[in-house]
Amino acid sequence: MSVLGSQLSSDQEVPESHPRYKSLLLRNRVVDGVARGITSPHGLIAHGRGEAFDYLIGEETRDFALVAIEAAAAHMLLAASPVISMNGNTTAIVPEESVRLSSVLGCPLEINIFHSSKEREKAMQGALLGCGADTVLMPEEGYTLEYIASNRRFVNRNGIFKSDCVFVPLEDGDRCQALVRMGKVVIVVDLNPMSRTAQTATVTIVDNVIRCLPLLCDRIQELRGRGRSVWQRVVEGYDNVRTLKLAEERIRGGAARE
Ligand code: PTJ
Repeated sequence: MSVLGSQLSSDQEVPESHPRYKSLLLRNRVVDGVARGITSPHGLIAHGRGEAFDYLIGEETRDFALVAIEAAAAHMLLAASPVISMNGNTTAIVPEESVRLSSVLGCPLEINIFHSSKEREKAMQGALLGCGADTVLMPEEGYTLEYIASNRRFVNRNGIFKSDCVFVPLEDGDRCQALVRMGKVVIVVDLNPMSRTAQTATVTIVDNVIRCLPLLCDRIQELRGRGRSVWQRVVEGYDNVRTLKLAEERIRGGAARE
């Protein structure tokens, strides 16, 4: 087992003593995802952008992310039909963690990709089922989101289409805007607090998906027993503008001050 769960053959090339060991193993996940037909080649570029922001954040889950994780957990517990939206990057990087989140919440995973490919959707579904997922919903031609023209508009009638709360680990901003305009609660994970996705979401967790998902599952389990009035209070007390401001401050100068 590697620090990221199951071991890839390419992981053996990376000495544990390497100062960027974890980061290099994470890269291997994305590269392996492309080789297995799960991740789009564009996902490599998106991952590199994420790495750069993570470097500036200090590659740690910061307080502003912990506060957002708590708000995300409360929203998901309050939701009538939450759903987890999966793209090619998250299916390669955090398949087990996403399956755990879906089982903790008792909600489906749904495949929703930007770069259209039926083969890739099937490969992603197979990978998630192989990690123990119960339900992996697929996009349906007859069910589309308003306010969006890309392939992401196709959704599943029992998932994103009817959902009141969509969890969206990293993606481009168009669909996030569309989902919010349709009145849904949108929770995103994005290492770039200045992206359209980050700026539009109801709750933005500025953290790496690899660190954030286990923390989110734990927080949901801790909050579950505390009841709706506590979840409601957490949601009402949360300020996403402040989260984004703190994250941006950290990126622009925090690292230099330490
Ligand atoms: O599988 P598909 O076809 O749906 O395509 C997925 C990608 C990611 C290629 C597509 O959604 C895309 O192009 O996304 P963007 O516009 O590059 O946005 C990705 C965002 O995720 C950027 O703001 C990155 O900083 C951020 N990001 C990248 N890796 C991580 C991340 N955020 C959190 N954790 C990461 N590991």
